[in-house]
Amino acid sequence: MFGKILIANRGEIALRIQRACRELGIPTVAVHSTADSNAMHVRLADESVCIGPPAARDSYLHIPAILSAAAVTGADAIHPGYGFLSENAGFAEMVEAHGLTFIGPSPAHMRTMGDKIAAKAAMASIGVPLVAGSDGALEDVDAARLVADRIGYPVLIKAAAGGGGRGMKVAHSADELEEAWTVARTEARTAFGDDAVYMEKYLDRPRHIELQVMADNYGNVVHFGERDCSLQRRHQKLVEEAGSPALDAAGRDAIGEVVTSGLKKLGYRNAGTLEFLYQDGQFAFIEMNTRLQVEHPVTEMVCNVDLVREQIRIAAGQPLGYAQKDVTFSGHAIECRVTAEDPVTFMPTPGRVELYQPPGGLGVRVDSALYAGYVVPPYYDSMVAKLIVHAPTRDEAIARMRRSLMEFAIQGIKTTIPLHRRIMEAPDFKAGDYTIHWLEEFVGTE
Ligand code: MV4
Repeated sequence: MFGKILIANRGEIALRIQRACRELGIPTVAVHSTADSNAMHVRLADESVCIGPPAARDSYLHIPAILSAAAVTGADAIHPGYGFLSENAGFAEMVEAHGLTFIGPSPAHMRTMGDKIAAKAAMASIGVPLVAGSDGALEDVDAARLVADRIGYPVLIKAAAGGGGRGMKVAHSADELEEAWTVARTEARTAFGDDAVYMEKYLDRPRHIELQVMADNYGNVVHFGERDCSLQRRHQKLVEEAGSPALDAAGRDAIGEVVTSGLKKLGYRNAGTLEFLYQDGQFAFIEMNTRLQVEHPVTEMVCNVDLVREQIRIAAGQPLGYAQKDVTFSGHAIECRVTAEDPVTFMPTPGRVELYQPPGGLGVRVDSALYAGYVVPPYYDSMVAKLIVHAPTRDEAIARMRRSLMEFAIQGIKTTIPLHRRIMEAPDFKAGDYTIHWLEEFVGTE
């Protein structure tokens, strides 16, 4: 097992990783910018190193500073968390070149999945269902027209280097194709420095359902079921649940079997998430994330597993602690992402937290790095707390989330807690009747 782990992140996820390390008896090193000297992840770490000024590119994204911090503290492994360097294959390679262990997948798998065209080809090769579309990158607009005529309009042109919603253009009919082509290419080139694009049939009312997987270095692959992440606004998720209201155990087992047997063939290791669009009872793979995700706690609650602990054990060369038959699903979990934003306009609201009173009781978990007196800095992601509840049924989980949101008091800064209270009261949400478009209509701020 590792002697010391450096956590290359901040906020609640840095704390989450520290907690797993501490339970495994592994000392931790926190890194932080000058804006985070008083942050909870620094206070609770065994050691900390200041790695630069507030701007992320000069601190949490500054690879030489992070590698130096690992060297001077004698850390032998790095956990990247989510965001920042977590999906940077070059960083993972440099970590290994310095004789350290990157707690995550191999750099080669990270690189493949970072290229959406290569990721789809890999999934096609193992029988994972895809959205109908082009076979790889499109050469020119004539090639695009041929594919669109074959699969039928509306179509979506997507950047190979894209993801998270950037570099996508819809063409509803043949006369919109050339314009969509040109705009998508230009956006792809300016945003990612890579103008490779591909085409998919545009699905108009899908759910976003993702599957959590974990693999060790010995060919053992398991899945921990699905999360429904359809409740999003401008590609920012607000609420996630496990399982999906749209899926039953048979549906979960079926997609899980295809994915786990396929990833075994690909030699994938550590944590991963396959993102699907789900419409009319059909799964269609769109992207794979090669990191621990923000919403991993809902999976942990229904499977009674510590995913970060498993990531660390696997990276240290230990075998998976679970065969698929040991993975059980119990009850229902919901997560609300609380951000330091105005609940109506979504303008960021950094500032001093005057009062912090998190909820508690049976089946309630709060992953947060907030404390009374903390000043939320303006430089980073606005998420300040994840409120996760677990209960025997979905209805009971909603009731538990409602009462937890009533108890949750944060004063001094505005947060999205009032919006979450409204969502939990919405009849469509209670019925589980929503797609990726529902929340944007509900908040009416498109
Ligand atoms: C799509 C789609 C409809 N049809 N692909 C957006 C982000 C990126 N991960 C993929 N995205 C989409 N791809 C096809 N063929 C609709 C979206 C999409 C979306 C997907 C998941 C969650 C939220 C979304 C919001 C808008 C559009």
